[in-house]
Amino acid sequence: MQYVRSFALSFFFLIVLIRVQAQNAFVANYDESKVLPYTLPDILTTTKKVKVQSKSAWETVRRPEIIKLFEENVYGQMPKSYDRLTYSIKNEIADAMTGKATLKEILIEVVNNNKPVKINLVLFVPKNQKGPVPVFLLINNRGKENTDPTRTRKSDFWPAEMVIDSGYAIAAFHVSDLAPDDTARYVNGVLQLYPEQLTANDGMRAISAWAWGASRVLDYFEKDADIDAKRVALVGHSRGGKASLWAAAEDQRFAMCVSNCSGNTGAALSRRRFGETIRRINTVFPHWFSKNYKRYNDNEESLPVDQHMLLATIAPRPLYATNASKDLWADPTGTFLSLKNAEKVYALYGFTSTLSSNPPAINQPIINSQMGYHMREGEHNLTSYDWGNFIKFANIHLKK
Ligand code: GTR
Repeated sequence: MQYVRSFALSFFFLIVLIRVQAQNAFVANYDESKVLPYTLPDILTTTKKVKVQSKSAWETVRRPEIIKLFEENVYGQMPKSYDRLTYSIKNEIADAMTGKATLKEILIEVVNNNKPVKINLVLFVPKNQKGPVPVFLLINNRGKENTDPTRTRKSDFWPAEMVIDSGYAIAAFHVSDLAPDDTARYVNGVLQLYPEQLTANDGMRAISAWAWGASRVLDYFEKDADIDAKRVALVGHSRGGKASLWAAAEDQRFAMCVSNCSGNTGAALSRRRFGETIRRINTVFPHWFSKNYKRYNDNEESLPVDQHMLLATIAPRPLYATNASKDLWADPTGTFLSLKNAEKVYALYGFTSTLSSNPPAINQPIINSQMGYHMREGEHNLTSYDWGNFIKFANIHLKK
């Protein structure tokens, strides 16, 4: 009997092991010829099958419908109300960066349901500019040393001096203030303010929490006389780039959006299943998207949206996406196609796209277009080359 029991137990564990390994044994497709034919949902046809032909039909019917579809099926809800937002300046240095900028370290506290979330914002404001200045805000998903307020450590990930020299303020907050990037600890942050989200199938998870945080920083900017809150360019890299897109979609106060190497469930089309896929992202990062999103594992064709529709909700605001030549995981071609498929919504606003029909060559940025793009030579990263192009893009589209 004992013998039979231990045999049954071993058999059970073997089955569990095989299933776990099958899940982990993900092999990404990097072969363009193996991308199966797919049909994207039409951006300009409503769920009631009505053709959208005007800006007003887009804004009143189709755009809200698409935002709702993303909330329900992908990122989860984005709670808009809270009880209180206060802030305090923890540190202010008038002659930071060898005198060319003012540094402010601000603690933003948001309370809801008697629970607080504290966002630590680092902000440099250029001193040679008159009046409220436009600002680049980074959602920092890497180490905090990348946004060192003392500038002892400098990082290409957030080249603050270069941005200041170009006449913009630069700011950053860290994702861990909103939701630690961890399958268990992500609940310790914004989700405590909205506990009902945890049980809802369309409840918010980490990506929505980070995007929510970006909007709270924007609430703060509206109170800071140094900053022109109508000219905030939101920047995110990779998982942060998924959040920057979602924040700009949900909050139309963001004047410009940059999504750097954001890949799957960022700027790249999901239906191509090139590089990272929905199943893979939901398996390795189950705390990023809503429970409902798991329904689309290996089932992309039944999603009522694809990522070109997310990009389109950012219209008519300037939007810049990037890829890196060695970062096939993030599907550069799928990202470019996503932009191309969003063109018709920008066209409703009178913007004729100057995106080429095929992805541009490496290090050939497309800047003079309401939707910009470049493919940097190199690895998955955010570098000063990327930032240099964000600045050029903002010089055209954001500066007065
Ligand atoms: C990867 C993940 C990507 C991307 C990246 C990053 O592991 O698969 O979706 O977000 O991390 O954030 O650098």
